[in-house]
Formats: sequence, C-alpha cells, structure tokens
Amino acid sequence: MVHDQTFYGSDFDALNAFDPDIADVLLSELGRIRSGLQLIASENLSSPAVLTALGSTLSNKYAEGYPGRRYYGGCSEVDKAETLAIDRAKELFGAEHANVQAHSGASANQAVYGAFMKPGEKILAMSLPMGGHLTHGTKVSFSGKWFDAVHYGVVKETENIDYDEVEALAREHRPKVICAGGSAIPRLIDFERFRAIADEVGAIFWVDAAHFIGLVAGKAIPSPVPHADVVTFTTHKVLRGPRSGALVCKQEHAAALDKAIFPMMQGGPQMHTIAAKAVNFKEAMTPEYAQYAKDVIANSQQLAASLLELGIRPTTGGTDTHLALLDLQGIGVTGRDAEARADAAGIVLNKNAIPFDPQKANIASGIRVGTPSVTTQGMGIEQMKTIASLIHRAVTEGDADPDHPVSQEVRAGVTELVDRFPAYPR
Ligand code: DSN
Repeated sequence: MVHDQTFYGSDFDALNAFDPDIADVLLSELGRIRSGLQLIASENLSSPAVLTALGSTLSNKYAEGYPGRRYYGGCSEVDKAETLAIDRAKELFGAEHANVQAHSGASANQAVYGAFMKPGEKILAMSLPMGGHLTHGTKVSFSGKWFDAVHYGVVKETENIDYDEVEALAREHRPKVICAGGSAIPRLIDFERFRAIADEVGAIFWVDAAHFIGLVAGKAIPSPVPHADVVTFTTHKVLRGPRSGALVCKQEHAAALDKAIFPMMQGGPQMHTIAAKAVNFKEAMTPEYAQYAKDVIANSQQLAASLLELGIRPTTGGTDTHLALLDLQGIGVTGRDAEARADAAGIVLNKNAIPFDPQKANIASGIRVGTPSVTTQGMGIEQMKTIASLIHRAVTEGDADPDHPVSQEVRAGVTELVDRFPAYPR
C-alpha cells in the first residue's frame, strides 16, 4: 500500500508545537505507564497499530447508519472499515451477527435493555458488591432506575456464583432477561446452567463478557457465544484493543440489537475506533495472541498463589481468569489503604468490594489485581512471584507517602522489573 509519507493521521510534533500542555500530558502518561506495574484487571497496553487507527482521519467522518445504509454521503471508505470489523468479529467469536458500533461496554449493555425490555420490566443479574456491574441494575444507574432489577450473589462458603439462587429467583420473578458476567468474577461461569434456567422461564440469556472476552478470543477459556442470545463486551481489557465496546448475537436478535444501538441509544459511530477494533480483531486471531491469552491466566494463577502463600487470600481460593480478588481482612488492611500504599510504590491496582464485604464500597476489604498489562510486557511466572512479594510488602508495611522508605524500597523492585520488561519499548 503506497501512502503519503507526509501525513497519515497523528502528528505529535504538530501537537507539541501548538499545545505543549497536552503534549506534555501524553508524554507524562506514557512515562507513568512505563515506570509502574499496571495491575488494573480491566486495562491493557494496546498495540501501535491499534493506536494509529485511533489517531486517524476516520475520526472526522459522520456515518450514522450501517455499512451501505448511511445517512451521510462520503462513507465508502469507513464502510470498508466497519465491514472488516463486523466480519472479523463474527469469525473470531464464531458468531451469527456482530455490531461493532457501541462506544463502550456500558453502551453495548444499554442496547440489550433497549432491544429486549420496556421500562419497569425485570432483569436478573449479579449484584455489584458480589462481583456484578453498575449497568446490571444498580440503583444509581439507568439500569436500576428504569428497570426492575433482581440480584443474585455467591455461595458464602465457596464465593462462587449461587446457581441455585439464580434458579430460584428466575422461577419466582420470571425476568425478561437473565445476565451472567461482571467486573470481579475470578472463576469460569457455567453458561450451560444459565442457558437452562433462562430456557425454563422463557428469558433472554445475556452474557456481559467485558472482562473475559479476550480470553475467549484466545481460546483460553470456554466461549459463551454458543449459549447466549447476546454477548456484550469491551475491546480494551484482555482483548487489548481500543477503548470501546461491541456485541455479538444470534441472527434472530440482529435487527432488534442493531436498532437499539442506532438510532435508539447512540448517534454517529466513531469510525476511527471501529477501524481500531478491526485491527484488534485481526491481532486476536494470531497464534501469538492465543499464547498471550493462556499466559495471562497462568500469570494470574501464579500471582494469586504467591499472594496466598504470603497470607493474602484470593477469594474462591484462586482464579481461572486474568484477575484475582484479594481479601485483606486477614492482614487487617482496608482496600483503600492497600490501593494508596501500592500506588505510592509504583504498583497500580484498585480497591474492590469482596463478597459479603463489611466495608463501604469506597473503603472496601479487598483489592483486585489483573495480569493483562504485565503479560503484554512479557513478564512470566518468576516475575509474578516477585510482584506478589512487592504487593505484600507495600500493602502490609508500606505507606501512602511515596517518600516513605518502604515505598522507595518497593519502587526500586518495580523499577528493576519494568526496566527488564518495558511497556512500549523504545
Ligand atoms: N470499570 C470496569 C472495570 O474496571 O472492571 C468495568 O466497567
């Protein structure tokens, strides 16, 4: 492909000349990423190819509608990008239909409500404090304000999804939609059991696979796609694409979901992001990506096991996925303090409620750690053992002050790791 070498989209020098304040933010954010350990389970380091598509002139184009059926002229080129993204999503996930226009996971989730529910109707989903998501019927979200949400949780002893409760609540409430998935579920979900429950009560079965879809893409865990009516997801977590969302569904729901995305919930699609999603889906079809997805899980399991050896208990006893949820009650530290102490030492993670948490959400008794970013940097099992020791030291003996001796000592360990396994190597 011949292209104009003088301009293809982004131009950092031009930005720097016009707006050095924002140019500085771009550079200092890159510096922040490079100098610390990024353990936020929902983040990753997308490729230069993905970032290039994001920083392109496709951002300029209005293209309300779908390929071949737009409300604007001049859509011939963006139609190609969206068609590629749709075809690749269908191939990657073995799906009958794909819609790649959702601006985010939350927007994709809105479309599920829009397609299948009227205000006031019932949805059955996991509660947020047990591991669910804001858009699964919490009172502060549109989903809880406009719809009647019934929530299931986990079994106290195992901390795994309480399938008997799901079944009992489904029989009692006969919801329109049953949702599986969430933001802090370390274990695999039994999609067959959910499907059977949904079929018994005549509900739509929706899987919010935002967190684990990247592991599905790499064939490292079982796919929900054959079982669910609709699977929504984000593209920026383990999947390592642009910050965005998408959905795949059975053909019988294609028209309803397409109409729910546009024109019901969204206006013009972000064509630069759709092009970046197409690049991302192509990346996720490679053998290298499949190995990456397996490594993410192996690393996460090692990190959880090493933390357990050090006295920090992973809920459910471990993990099958990219994330572990750690219960800090045994070491007498809150999630809020742990997050601040880790941050001061260059370890970026988040406080998180654990099942049956006695603390408020903004304090929390747990932290959530994930391995997508450090695995992208090439770290493996030995490095996970080191990271566990660094987390343990920072959380148990550290301080929120970056100048505290323990913060500095842990940061030296972090620096040693990120120097050997750089993010965005030069
Ligand atoms: N905020 C995302 C997460 O961190 O899991 C979910 O939307």
